Amino acid sequence: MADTLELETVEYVVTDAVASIALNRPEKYNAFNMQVHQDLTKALKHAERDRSVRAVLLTGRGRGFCAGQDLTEFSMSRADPDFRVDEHVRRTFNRIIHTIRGLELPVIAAINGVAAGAGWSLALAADIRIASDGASFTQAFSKIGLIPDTGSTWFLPELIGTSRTLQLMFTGDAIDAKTALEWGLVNEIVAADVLDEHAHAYAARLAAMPTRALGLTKRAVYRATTVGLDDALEYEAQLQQHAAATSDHVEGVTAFLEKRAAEFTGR
Ligand code: LHQ
Repeated sequence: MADTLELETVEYVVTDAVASIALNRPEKYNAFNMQVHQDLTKALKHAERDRSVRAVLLTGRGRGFCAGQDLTEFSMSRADPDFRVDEHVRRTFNRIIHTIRGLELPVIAAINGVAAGAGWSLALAADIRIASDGASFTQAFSKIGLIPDTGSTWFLPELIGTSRTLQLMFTGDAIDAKTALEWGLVNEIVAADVLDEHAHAYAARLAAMPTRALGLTKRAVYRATTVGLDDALEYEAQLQQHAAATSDHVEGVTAFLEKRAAEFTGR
């Protein structure tokens, strides 16, 4: 499959088994217009189908990570009497969130700048978040009379509890990268000038690991947040059956017993 894709608003390139997907509408802080929705969906689906891709890195070009819905385009869409917000959300934002969470690959967000509204939700859908020291985060929705969507009402309480979630959602106040780290909203902070390199190296490290086992781990962990212990235990047993059937598992055990570094292939 192609290692690059020609898309209008999203860069897509595969190196070291990492699909790097960068939102590229810097003049609008990478806000989601319909073109971004289409391009990001295409990029994610391409990564999902490409068996050589073993991790996904999501970032933004310019000063913003993503400013959420493009409000200029949204205002124009509202002029159409047949336009329905719920259908728009289902067809665009929700589809992207489902795709990211359904990807049985580690997804790392490198948050290079402001993440606002659905742009923050997008970062929250990733499995690992690495922020630049200049990143900031705002729920933004209340400031335009909307409720948080694109998964924020589910992601945020999960990570920081209901009280801080509602604080952020009611006020729309921005928090900086340091606060995000203290609250557990990002995994680490790095200097802005090394973010790309650091996040890519992190993604490449995960891409060299037993891909199937990591994918099944992701599935089990997210599912466990919605079920009881008995159910989680049973599901782990079922998925372990699949993980144990991979050649990466055989290689991992063999390498351990032979006291050498394992060479995983993702199979
Ligand atoms: C933008 C945007 C933007 C267009 C910056 N649109 N141009 C779901 C379903 C249905 C409906 C609606 O939405 C949703 C989900 C959502 O995401 S709702 C939330 C939508 N997002 C926002 O409300 C955030 C709006 N933006 C901001 O609050 C600020 O721009 C942030 C905090 C992101 C950045 O602030 P500053 O650093 O002060 O930058 P700026 O405001 O000067 O923005 C830079 C440029 O980007 C500027 O363009 P210009 O041509 O004047 O230089 C902005 O107009 C443009 N921009 N966000 N969402």
